[in-house]
Amino acid sequence: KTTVYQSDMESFHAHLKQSTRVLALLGAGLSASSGLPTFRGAGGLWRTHQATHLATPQAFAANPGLVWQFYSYRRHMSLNATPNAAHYALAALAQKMPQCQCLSQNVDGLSPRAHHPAGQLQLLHGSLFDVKCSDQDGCGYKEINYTDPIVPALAIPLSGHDPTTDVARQEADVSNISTPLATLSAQDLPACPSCKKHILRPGVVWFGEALPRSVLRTVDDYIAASDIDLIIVIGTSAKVFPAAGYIDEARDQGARVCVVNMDENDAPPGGWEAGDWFFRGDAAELVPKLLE
Ligand code: BJW
Ligand code: ZN
Repeated sequence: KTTVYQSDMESFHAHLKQSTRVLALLGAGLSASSGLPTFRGAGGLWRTHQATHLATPQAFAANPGLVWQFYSYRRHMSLNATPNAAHYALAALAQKMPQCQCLSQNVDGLSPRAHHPAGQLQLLHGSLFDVKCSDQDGCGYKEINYTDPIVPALAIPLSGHDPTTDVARQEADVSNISTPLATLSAQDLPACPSCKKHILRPGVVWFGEALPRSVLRTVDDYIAASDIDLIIVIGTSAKVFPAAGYIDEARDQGARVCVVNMDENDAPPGGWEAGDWFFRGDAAELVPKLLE
């Protein structure tokens, strides 16, 4: 099979230098070297559960306690992680390039914590730290919440160890599937302070749910506005829509495509095209070199 993409940094640097309208599409691989698990492949298991099965309205309706324990774990891991060099390099690119937009599928809060300019960061799938009423018919309550655990029942199991003095043991217990999960009922879970009828849920976008309307409008307007020079696709399997579809939408506006991924098989949904770049490896190592 012939490879159509190129992998030399010189030609990429030359193109970036001439570029003014640049998109970046970000996925879980960006945060992998910060120690956060990905969704698909080896990283996609939480205890015995497939992460992509828990990220659904159906799973939450059937077992809100289980789904909240998964998100409580993710909140805990994210708060204890730090942004890596790639998060900082993308924030710096946005700062020096006013027409750069980063479309992040990540909900971990690491790009905001790397001081990425807020107007140049679109959180396609929401945030672990937005929490909202689970009422379908629009109670509408929303808050920003960094409390870990959000309620006492969602504390990570500690086996009697003090989390402030025994962090290593705590982290070991988190991933130890032999530590049984508590069965939680609605009164153990965070309650909506507004309607006082429903429980709260993580403010993330689950399968079958619409992406935030203002985010969709911002992205659509950006793509429609004028030619795009480049889209940089970092650490995503590019399997989830509409996010993955932005690669071809950018191509249609003239963009060249640059993919940074550990896995060559995670090609853009439409396949490779002549003129694409592919850089294989850890985003935290490659992205700062590509953007320097
Ligand atoms: C590294 C690395 C290192 C590892 N360095 N790289 C069109 C066609 C087919 C289906 C659809 C379609 N349009 C819509 C759909 C349905 C569905 C969908 O896309 N299904 C497909 C799976 C088939 N989409 C939706 O349902 C979306 N909603 C929607 O379309 O609504 C329409 C609507 C309109 C009006 C009313 C109602 C509805 C919503 C999608 C929401 C996705 N949500 C999740 C969970 C978020 C919350 C949470 O975090 O728990 O988002 S699923 C999960 O996947 C999460 C991620 O953001 C997303 C993408 O995953 P990502 O980031 O790519 O991670 P991985 O693990 O897949 O890949 C990691 C990559 O990194 C790999 O490539 C590694 O190799 C690499 N890597 N280490 C560099 N160090
Ligand atoms: Zn409510």
